[in-house]
Amino acid sequence: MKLVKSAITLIILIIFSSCAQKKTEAFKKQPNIVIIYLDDLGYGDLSSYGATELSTPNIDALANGGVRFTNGYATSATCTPSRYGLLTGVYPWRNKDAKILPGTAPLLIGTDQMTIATMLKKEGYQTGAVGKWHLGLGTGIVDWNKEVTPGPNQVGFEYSYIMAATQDRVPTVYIDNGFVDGLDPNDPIEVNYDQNFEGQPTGKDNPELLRMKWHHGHNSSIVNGIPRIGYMKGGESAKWTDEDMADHFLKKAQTYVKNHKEKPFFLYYAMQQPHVPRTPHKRFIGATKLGPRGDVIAEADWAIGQFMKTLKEEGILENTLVIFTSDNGPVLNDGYYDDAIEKLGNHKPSGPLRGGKYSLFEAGVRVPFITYWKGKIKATTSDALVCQLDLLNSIAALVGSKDSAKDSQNLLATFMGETKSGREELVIEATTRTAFRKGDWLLIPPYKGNAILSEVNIEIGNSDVFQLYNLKDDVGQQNNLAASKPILLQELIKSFEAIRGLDYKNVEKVELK
Ligand code: NG6
Ligand code: CA
Repeated sequence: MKLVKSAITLIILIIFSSCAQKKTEAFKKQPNIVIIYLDDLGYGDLSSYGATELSTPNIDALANGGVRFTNGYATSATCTPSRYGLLTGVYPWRNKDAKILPGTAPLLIGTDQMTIATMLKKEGYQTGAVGKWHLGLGTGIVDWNKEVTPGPNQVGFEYSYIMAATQDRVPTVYIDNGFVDGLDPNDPIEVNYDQNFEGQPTGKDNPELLRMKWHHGHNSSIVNGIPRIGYMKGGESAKWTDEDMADHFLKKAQTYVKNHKEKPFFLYYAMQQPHVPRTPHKRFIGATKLGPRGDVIAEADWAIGQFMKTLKEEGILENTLVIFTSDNGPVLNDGYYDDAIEKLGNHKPSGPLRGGKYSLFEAGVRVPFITYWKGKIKATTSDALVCQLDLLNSIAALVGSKDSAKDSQNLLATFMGETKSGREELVIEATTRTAFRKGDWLLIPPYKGNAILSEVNIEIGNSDVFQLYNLKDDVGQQNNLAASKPILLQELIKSFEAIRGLDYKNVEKVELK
C-alpha cells in the first residue's frame, strides 16, 4: 500500500515538473509585448506619415522597419472610449459610461472583465502599465490618501505607475500601484470636480498666477502656474512637474523592462503627448518650429528612441513586439493658448484627412498605427483595415490563448505583415455618435447639432442628411455620394443597424424626401 502511494506521488511529481518545464519553454516562445500609446497624435503628425514640417526619426524607424498601417483606427475620437476599446476588445459604445471621464470617475472596466493584461497574465506574462490611465479609479468617492482601488492593478496589471486622468485634470499626481507617489500624510489631497476648496486660487479668478492662459474650460485649480480642469487641495509634495513628465514615465518604462526582462512581459506605455497642456522639457523647447505642440511630439519621439535603445541594450529587442498608435486624432487649441495655431505654418496634423479629435470624419479615429518586431516583421506598408479593438484577439492568438473578446478580430497575420487583408467593417465613435465603415465606404448617419465644434474649430461630422464617402477615391471626404448611391446606402444602413441595434427608418425619411 505504502509503495503504491509513493509511486503515485512520484508520478504526480513527474507530471507537475514536466508541466513546469513546458511553461518555461513556452516563455521562450512568448515574445514581450509593448503597446506605445500616444495621446491626440494625428494621422499627419509623423514624418513617416507624410509630415514635412517636423521630424520624428525614432518613430519613423519603427514605421519603416515594421508594418506601417494606413487604415489603422482607434475605436473613438476621444481618449477614454479608445482606451477602453483597446484594452478590452469591446466597442466603447456598448458601455454607456465610456465617455471622457473626470479625474474622480469610478473604474470603467469591470474587475471581472477581460483585458489584454488579464488575458496575458493568465498565459504567464508579467504585466505593467505606465503613463496615462483615464479609465476611472475606485468605485465612487475616492480617498486619494489611501489605496486607490480598484484601478489598473485590479484589471490585469501587476504593476502600474500612472496619472489618473489627463495632464489637464486634477489630481496632478502620479499613482504608484494604487498609492499617490510622494504624498505627505500631513498634507492630504482632496479633489472635487464641482466645487472649489475655500481660499484656493483658480484660473478664472487669479489670472496673475498663470503662466499658461486658458481658452475654454481649464480655469479651475492652478498647479505649477497652469490652470486645470477640477479642483484640488493639498498633496503639495506629490504634485508632478509637467516638464519632467516625459522623462519620468520613460524612466519607469525603462526600469520595468530592466526588472522584468527574464520572463515575458506586457507593457502598456501610455504617453501624454501631444495632449494639452503641452509642456516640453527645456531640452525640447524650440526643437521644432511649430511651438510646444511640435516640441512635445519631438520629445515623445526622443523618449521612444530611448525606450527602444533600452530594449536593445537589454538584449530583448528581437524578442519584443512593439505596437505604436494614438488614442484619437489631433486638435490644436484644446483649452490653452500655446501657439499651436499661430505656429502651425504648413503642418497638417490630420494629413489628408478631414476633421480631427471629437470628429466622426476620418481624422478623429484614423491614426498612425505601426507594428514592429525586429527580425520577425518585414518592413511594409499595409492598407488593411485594422482597429485597436483587434489587438486583444490577435495577441491572444500570438501567445496561444483561447480567450477572445466580443468585438475583437484575430488579425495576427495582418499585424505581422503576412497578409494585407484586414477587417471587413468597423463602427467608429466620436462623443457618443457612431458611424460605419464597410470596405472602402464610410457611412455617417444624420446627427443634430453644429457641424463645427466651435471651441476647437473642428468639423465633427454632424449633418441633417446621411453622408456616404468612398475613402479609396476620396480620403478627404469631400464628395457625399449618399444621394447618387441609394441602393448601396440602404445596404450599409441595414448592416450598420444590425450591429448597432438601431433603426434609422425615421431619419431615412427626412433625408430621402
Ligand atoms: C475635454 C477638454 C479637453 C480635453 C478632453 C479630453 C474642455 C472644454 N475640454 O472635455 O481639453 O481634456 O476633454 O481629451 O474641458 S482626451 O484626449 O483625454 O479625450
Ligand atoms: Ca486623447
